[in-house]
Amino acid sequence: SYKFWATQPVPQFGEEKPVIFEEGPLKIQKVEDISDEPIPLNLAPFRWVTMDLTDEKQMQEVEKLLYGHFVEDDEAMFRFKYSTSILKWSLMSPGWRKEWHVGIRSGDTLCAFIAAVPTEIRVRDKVIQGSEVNFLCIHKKLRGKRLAPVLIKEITRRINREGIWQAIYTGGIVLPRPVSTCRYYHRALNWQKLYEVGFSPCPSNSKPAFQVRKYALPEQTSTKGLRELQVKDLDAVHSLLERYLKRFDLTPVFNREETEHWLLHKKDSYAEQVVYSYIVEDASGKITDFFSFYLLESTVIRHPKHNAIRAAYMFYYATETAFTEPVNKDALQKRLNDLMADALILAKRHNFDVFNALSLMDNALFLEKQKFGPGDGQLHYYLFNYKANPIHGGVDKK
Ligand code: YNC
Ligand code: MG
Repeated sequence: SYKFWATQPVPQFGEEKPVIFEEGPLKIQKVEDISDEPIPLNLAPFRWVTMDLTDEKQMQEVEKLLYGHFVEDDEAMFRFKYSTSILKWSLMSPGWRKEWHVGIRSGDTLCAFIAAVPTEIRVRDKVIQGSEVNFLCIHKKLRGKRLAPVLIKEITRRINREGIWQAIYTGGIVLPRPVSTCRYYHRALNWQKLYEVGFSPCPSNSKPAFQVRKYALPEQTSTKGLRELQVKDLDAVHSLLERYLKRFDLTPVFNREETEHWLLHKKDSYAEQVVYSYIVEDASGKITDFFSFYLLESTVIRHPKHNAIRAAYMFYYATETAFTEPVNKDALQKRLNDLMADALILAKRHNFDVFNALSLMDNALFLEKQKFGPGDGQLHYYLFNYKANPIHGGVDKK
């Protein structure tokens, strides 16, 4: 009953086979066979536009559309609030193309959007020149009109015109067919506020004062040699991250420039700090660990006291402890817990209300101990035009 997705080069439900199959593209095409005309928009008064996000006014139009109409939770209590800073960070990463920031206007009003950036994706041993698609958004008054398939087909066309045939994307809804599924975990930093906005319930056997104490954190971090990431650390961090990501089956492949873009905060480029990265430098000056998180607010819909929740999302991290021979899982678990305890303290210091993480990478080794609790939300990972065996999140393949 997926009328649109049944026509697309994605694995369909019911095709599961218990055997392990050869992984690769589902459909092979040539650039010259891809139309250079936009997908027809047979719905007056709509027209295609390419958004120029270097133009502050157009960037603000995208921000405004998402502010009112992007992803909400099931009970419509919270909605993602992407600032222009986080949009710039997400959509103007190395290799970005203006043509992949696609809008639909009705008259002068931006009423739908979809975007992509290029990225190398590694699936097990194969590296794909791909794209990452996000920010699919249609104005609430235009829902249910089959505009989403048109937006998806148009961005596919624009990506294909560049000789790129694969994409990765995520979503809270089930579509044909997830390659992996993760659960969201949440760790309260400001429990009282999360309680007031209805995010954190008070367990029936507890009291608010007890919950506040349960989530209290020390003022000071404890890892020796921990400090903010600086430009001079980037080669070391790039190498450490590259080696660490090899432990997992589905990851991006970052070059040095991308590592810099995704991890290093640049004061002069962003109105507001988006990414927070910290490294550990040992006595000999060697960088042994790093972790990072980014800021994404959520609007609290219709609340008398609070407008927004400041959420920290766990981003990339790595530690040399993973590479000791012989492999010592207890040491890895201990080190990750020490690092993440400090990440919580730093996020609290920067006035975050909650720390979110997914059940992926090595997160299973610290989530419970650091008092993260499972949320209602799932995040499904999808690959477009690529057949891959299921990938189990949170499993260290070694
Ligand atoms: C979704 N999230 O199933 P079927 S995540 C993909 N991703 O098709 P209509 C989706 N498809 O079932 P509406 C989808 N949500 O008939 C719905 N669909 O096959 C499918 N929400 O279209 C749906 N943003 O226009 C159905 O639906 C068809 O008016 C129905 O619009 C949907 O960004 C939407 O959650 C989501 O703004 C735009 O509800 C709207 O309801 C909305 O009648 C709030 O559409 C915001 C929201 C989604 C966030 C995200 C990732 C997007 C990935 C898109 C797929 C990319 C594929 C790769 C392309 C590049 C390929 C290369 C190379
Ligand atoms: Mg629609």
